[in-house]
Amino acid sequence: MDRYIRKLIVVGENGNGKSSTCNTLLEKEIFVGANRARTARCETCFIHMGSVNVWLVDSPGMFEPNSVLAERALEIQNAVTECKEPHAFLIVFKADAQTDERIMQTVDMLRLIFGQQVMKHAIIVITNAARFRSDADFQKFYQNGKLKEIVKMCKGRIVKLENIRCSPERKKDMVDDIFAVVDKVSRMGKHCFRNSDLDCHKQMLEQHLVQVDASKPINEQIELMKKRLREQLPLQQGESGYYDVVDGH
Ligand SMILES: Nc1nc2c(ncn2[C@@H]2O[C@H](COP(=O)(O)OP(=O)(O)O)[C@@H](O)[C@H]2O)c(=O)[nH]1
Ligand SMILES: [Mg+2]
Repeated sequence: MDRYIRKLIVVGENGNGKSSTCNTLLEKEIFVGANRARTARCETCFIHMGSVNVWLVDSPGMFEPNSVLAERALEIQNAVTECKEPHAFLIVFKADAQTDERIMQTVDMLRLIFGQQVMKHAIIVITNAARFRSDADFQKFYQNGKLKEIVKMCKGRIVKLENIRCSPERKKDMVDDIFAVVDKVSRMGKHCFRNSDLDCHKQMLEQHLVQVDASKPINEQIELMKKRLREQLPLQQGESGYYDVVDGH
């Protein structure tokens, strides 16, 4: 029988713990940490873990200061070229460090980069989980504000992870929880992300890159990209799919 593969793409803002999360999931220090040179490219790793293979892409931070959003967005989109038809997108947020505005910007950017289908495969990962005293404490944390809305969009797929301050046993439990959610969303590897309009998203980002000034505020850049995407997506998608989801929050 073929080995079962889990294909994962890790996304989020710089400093939220993306690379640490990748290392924790793979049980190896493979991805570069914050205190070493940070690459602005996707980094891919494929490893055998017991009876499963894991294919993981660590993507660059989404909001690089003083740059046009589309620059990083195009690089992040490469994740699905490096790892085609992934099973899940792990959206990494850091406990206590996230504003409602940044949470929405992150989700908006993901939909602009990959299309609304991304949310069907999204799992929210909250790092720095040592600050939660109990599961109830964690639940209280995400039943608030925009995070609550995003969790609803992800059909309740939210997990916590402590990459540093916890015992190996506790860490393993959290990793098992994450993989269980991955297997559920992928229906044991049978259901993966696809978007036949990805080229349209890419074209929109390329146009944005050459036409928009980096000094434009993030929210304005996002609104411009949404508008352009609506105009460019095939009629059906532009009118119903993307339009509804983006404006519906
Ligand atoms: N205490 C704690 N620190 C973390 C955790 N995850 C990451 N960090 C630290 O946060 C910083 C940024 O992490 P990194 O994985 O490089 O973030 P990235 O920029 O999203 O890839 C590093 O100093 C990590 O050691 C966590 O779960 N708990
Ligand atoms: Mg990193």
